[in-house]
Amino acid sequence: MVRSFAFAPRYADPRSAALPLLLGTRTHGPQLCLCASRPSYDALTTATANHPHCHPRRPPLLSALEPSRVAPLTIYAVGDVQGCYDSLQRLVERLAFDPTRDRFWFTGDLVNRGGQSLETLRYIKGLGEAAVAVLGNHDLHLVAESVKPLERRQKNADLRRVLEAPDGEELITWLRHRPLLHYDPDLRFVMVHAGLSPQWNLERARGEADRVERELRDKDFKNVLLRMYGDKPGGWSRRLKGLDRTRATINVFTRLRFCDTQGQLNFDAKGAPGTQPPGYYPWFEVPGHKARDFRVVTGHWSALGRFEGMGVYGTDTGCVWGGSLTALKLGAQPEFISVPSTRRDGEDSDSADEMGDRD
Ligand SMILES: [Mn+2]
Repeated sequence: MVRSFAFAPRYADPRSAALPLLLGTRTHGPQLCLCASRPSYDALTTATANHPHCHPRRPPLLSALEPSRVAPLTIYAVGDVQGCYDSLQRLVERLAFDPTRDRFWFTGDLVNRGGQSLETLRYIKGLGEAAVAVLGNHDLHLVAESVKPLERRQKNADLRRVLEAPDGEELITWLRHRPLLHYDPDLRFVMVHAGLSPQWNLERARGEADRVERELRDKDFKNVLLRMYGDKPGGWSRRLKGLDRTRATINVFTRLRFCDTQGQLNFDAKGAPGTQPPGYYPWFEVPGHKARDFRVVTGHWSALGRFEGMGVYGTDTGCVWGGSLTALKLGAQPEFISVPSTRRDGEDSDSADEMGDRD
C-alpha cells in the first residue's frame, strides 16, 4: 500500500528551515484524489491510503519529500465555547491562530448561554476547512429548537438570536451536518463532546457515530431531533434498535460523564470524579472497558476541567461560567493553553433551559 503522505507525523512543523529547499526540488503539484469530494488536505492525506488505484507509486525520492510540503499545521482542540465569542477571540489572539497555517478542533457546545452564540457560529463556520467541530448537547438542542413550531420554542435569548438571524437557517443546517466523532488516524486522536461507551472499540464508536450522523442528515431528520430527548434507554447496547439506539448513542456522545460497568449512564451526577454515587465511574475509568489504543479529547464536563489521564484529555474549563477557555495543542505531548473568560459567573442566568443546570 502506498502511504507516501504518512511519512511524517501530522504535527511536524511545516515551517521548518528545509521547506524552501524542498519546494525548490518539487517537480509537480499534489495529485488530488479523483475519488475525494473535496481536494482538501484531509483528502490528500487519506487519499493515498484509501485509493491506491488513482495514486500510482511515485519515485521514492519525491514521495519522501512530499510530507514536509503538505504536513500541517498546528492543531488546537478547543473546549466548550458556548457562545463566548469574545473569549474565543482572546484565545485566537493568544495562539496567534492563522487559518492558513493552523487548525481548530472544537469539542462541541459551540452555542448557548454565552450571549454570543450567533457570532460564534458565524466565525467557526467561516473558518471552513480550518475548523472541525463535533456536536454537543447544546448544539443539538439548538438544532431541535429550529424544527419546533414557533409557539413551542423556548424563550432563550441567546439561541433566539440565532433562530431569528437572516443567516440562522444556514448556520443551523451547517451545525446539523457536524459529526459526533472526529478521528485523525495519523495523530490517533479521537474527538467527541462527552465520552465513549465502555463497550466501544474505535471501530464500533465510529460506526455508531456514522449511523446517527446519517440520520441527522437524512430527509427524516426532524423526527429524530424531536424524539432524541430522554434518559431511556439508560445506556447503549448492541441489542437496541431504531430510535432507542439513536437516543442511547446521542446520550453517550453528548451527555456522558459517569456510567456503570454495563455502560448505563448516570444523568444526575455532574461533579468531579469522586462525587458520583457508588457503582458509577468516570466513563474512561470503567473497569473492563474496551481497550483504547488512541487518545481522546473531550469537552462537556466543566467540573472535570483541564484533565489528562488514561489517554483522555478534558478541555471544558467552564468559560461560560466565568472560568477559562482552553485549547489543547495536539501532538506527541499535548499541551494545554488557556485564557481567562471575558464573562462573569452568573451572567445571562435567565437562559437556563431543559438541558439542565451545567449540563
Ligand atoms: Mn455539553
